[in-house]
Amino acid sequence: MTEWQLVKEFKEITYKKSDGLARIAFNRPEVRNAFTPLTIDEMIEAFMDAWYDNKIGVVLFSSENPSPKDGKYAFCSGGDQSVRGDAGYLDQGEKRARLNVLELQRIIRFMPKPVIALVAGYAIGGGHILHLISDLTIAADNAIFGQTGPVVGSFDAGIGSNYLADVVGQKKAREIWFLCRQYNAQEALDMGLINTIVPLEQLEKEGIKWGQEILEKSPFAIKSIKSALNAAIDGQIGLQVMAGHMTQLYYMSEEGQEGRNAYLEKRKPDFKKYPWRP
Ligand code: S0N
Repeated sequence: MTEWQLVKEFKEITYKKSDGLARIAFNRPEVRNAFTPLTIDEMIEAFMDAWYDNKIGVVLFSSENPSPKDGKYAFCSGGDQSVRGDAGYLDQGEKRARLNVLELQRIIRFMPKPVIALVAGYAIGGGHILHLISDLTIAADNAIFGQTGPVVGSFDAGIGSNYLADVVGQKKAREIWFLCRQYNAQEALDMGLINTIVPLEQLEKEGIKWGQEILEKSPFAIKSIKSALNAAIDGQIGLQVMAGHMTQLYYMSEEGQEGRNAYLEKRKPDFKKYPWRP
């Protein structure tokens, strides 16, 4: 049994932690968990907290369900079209037009901890892209996946198309975007879009199981592998993230610390004692 502890009360998401796992979930089930700029601001705050919490190793990216209106489920149906202005999604106060979901996409991609999307019901539009960019996806047997951009007058020409092609191949990515069809969980599994399917009532339990299995592994090995898999397709920024991990490891070594100590002690560093390993 996982005893989730509430981290903080939010308006449009929920955020809990337990034994090395963080659970961050959309909480607008009445609109299929469509997101507003506030939803995404809250998500960013929760993800950044999980990023910097040394006790957290894995994030379960989930959704509160079902809808109180009709009992249906959704992971997320993308940007809330009712707050979409003429140049982006309008926030509640100053009504600035924003597309802050792109910032959330980057956080999920670059954070040094695995993110597991738990998809119950619809993962559509920008919601589909958020499961796509997660490291792993566990789908409930009622999950439905798809893009709608060309129907509702939008598109994601970044991660939502290019990384999609990396995951499912160019032909399938073009089909998904050009036809805007919906795909069930089995079809998603067959095209390599998700990792596994479980009965709806076991979705969270399975996510916790996968998370706990990862938590038994070496944290540095896991974050190195995540950044290496990204670096192959993220160019110089991908290398920058991976290089940051190398620098951290070097800081932790006696050799790295000799440089800092010599500077603080106003002496010449003695690096001769360290081998030039092959
Ligand atoms: C999810 C769908 C297929 C579910 O259909 P179903 O079960 O028939 O339910 P509905 O009756 O349609 O919905 C129930 C209630 O929920 C509201 N609702 C659902 N989705 C949204 C939404 N996205 N925005 C606002 N409201 C929504 C319904 O209105 C209904 O409310 P009531 O009960 O009051 O009538 C179906 O709901 C559906 O197709 N939804 C819309 C999906 C969609 O088009 N999403 C937007 C896609 N675009 C983005 O997400 C843009 C953001 C983005 O990620 C992005 C990123 C980078 C660069 C560009 C973009 C970009 O695409 O712009």
